[in-house]
Amino acid sequence: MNNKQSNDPENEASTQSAHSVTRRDFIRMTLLTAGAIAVAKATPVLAGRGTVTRYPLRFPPPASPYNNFSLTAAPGTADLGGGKYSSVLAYNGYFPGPTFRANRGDTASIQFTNGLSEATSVHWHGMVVPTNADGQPQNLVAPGTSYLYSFPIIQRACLNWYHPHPHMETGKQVVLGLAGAFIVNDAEEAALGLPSGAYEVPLIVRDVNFDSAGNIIYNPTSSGYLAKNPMVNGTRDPYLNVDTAVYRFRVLNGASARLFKLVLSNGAPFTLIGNDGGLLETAVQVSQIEFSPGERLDLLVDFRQLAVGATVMLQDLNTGWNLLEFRVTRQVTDTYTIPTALSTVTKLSNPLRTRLFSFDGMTRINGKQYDMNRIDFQVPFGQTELWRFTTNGNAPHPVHIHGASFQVQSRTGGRATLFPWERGWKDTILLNDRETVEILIRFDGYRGRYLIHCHKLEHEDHGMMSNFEVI
Ligand SMILES: [Cu+2]
Repeated sequence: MNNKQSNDPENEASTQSAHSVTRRDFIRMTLLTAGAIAVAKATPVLAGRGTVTRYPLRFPPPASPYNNFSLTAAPGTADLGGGKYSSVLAYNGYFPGPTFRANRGDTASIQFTNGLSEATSVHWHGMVVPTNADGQPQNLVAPGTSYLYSFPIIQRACLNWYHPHPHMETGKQVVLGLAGAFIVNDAEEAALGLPSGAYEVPLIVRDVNFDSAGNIIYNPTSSGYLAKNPMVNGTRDPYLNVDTAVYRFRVLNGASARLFKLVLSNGAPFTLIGNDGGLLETAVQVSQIEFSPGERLDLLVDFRQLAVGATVMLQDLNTGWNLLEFRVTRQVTDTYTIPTALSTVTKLSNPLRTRLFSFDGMTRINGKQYDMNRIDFQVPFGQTELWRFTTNGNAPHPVHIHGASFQVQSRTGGRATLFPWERGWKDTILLNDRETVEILIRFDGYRGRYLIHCHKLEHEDHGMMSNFEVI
């Protein structure tokens, strides 16, 4: 196995860091190199059912969402690894789009231009923003026009993401490439000194189908876009060179319909520190994690006990796919102590009313298909409510709510348990067949129109979506 690749920008970034720089210095240095797309120097390795040629994991460039940052959606071409090009839809030519990073308390201001031949919008999934910045199906940006998305960042540190939200077109636009990460930082998170710079790695995991020419195609079946190939950060069969250090992986399930059950091939646990809405109260070790489209995970992985030359595979137990190969290529001394206490999560309690949501078939909530001109219910601002989700089949339904994060209280039936990654604050929760899930939610960001919907994009596009108004 080839461990030293001097022309690999990832490795150059690591080499520059030496042993003496602090993690914070590391951030600045890697920002300089992270925008570069890794040059493929492929090495065949034995994995799974045969020899698979792997390519360096690509990283979208970092971006600051300030001062009318110019973001354009347009058709483009992306190298998915090793010179395998595909036509895509891209933000600023990147697939995935630029990784935004901003601080709590700042104001984001992004001038979006639609360079597509059809209407689109930008929804900031997980971010609490005013209705007019939420990218809802009523607020589309016509081809050839622009729209300024401006909103204060009022929430705690977490990994969010942005993608289109036009009714009946979301699945296609996201699958063809329109998605990117949006990381919020705050003082509480900074005080933990978590792995950063080259040691903080965003991973957008999804599946993908190709036509005979190798172009990404959107060809969903009645059960959704369940594609045949895995892809991470827009890279087919990726690898990542790692040091003998602790890494922080910011993981998004960016698939349209697929659940992933993550494990490490060497049996090592993940240290779970956060999810959709930011840090958990305490770190917890878990050996496998199943998550659904739209959900995020904040994971620490400790490579310190491994020898240079070792490899570990991030795998999906549901499909047997090898998602990403970690190649230990450099010995460093990392004395980082993984913190146990992480954050304070103020518990919601004493709901003033209960609402029921039945996710019916593949197209309806409480018997109704989405009508963008209909407001289905009103929710008082600042008041805690209990919302109960049930389904009569055709799950999984990853239930996503705009306008607020929530706290999951219980799951009965089906898997009949809450998992460690469902603690804290969430904005998307997996509802499987025969399950009832209860959450507590309180809208204390803004009044206005928001959405509850299934985040299986084919269910969403076919109408499993409902407007409500915070009053
Ligand atoms: Cu659904």
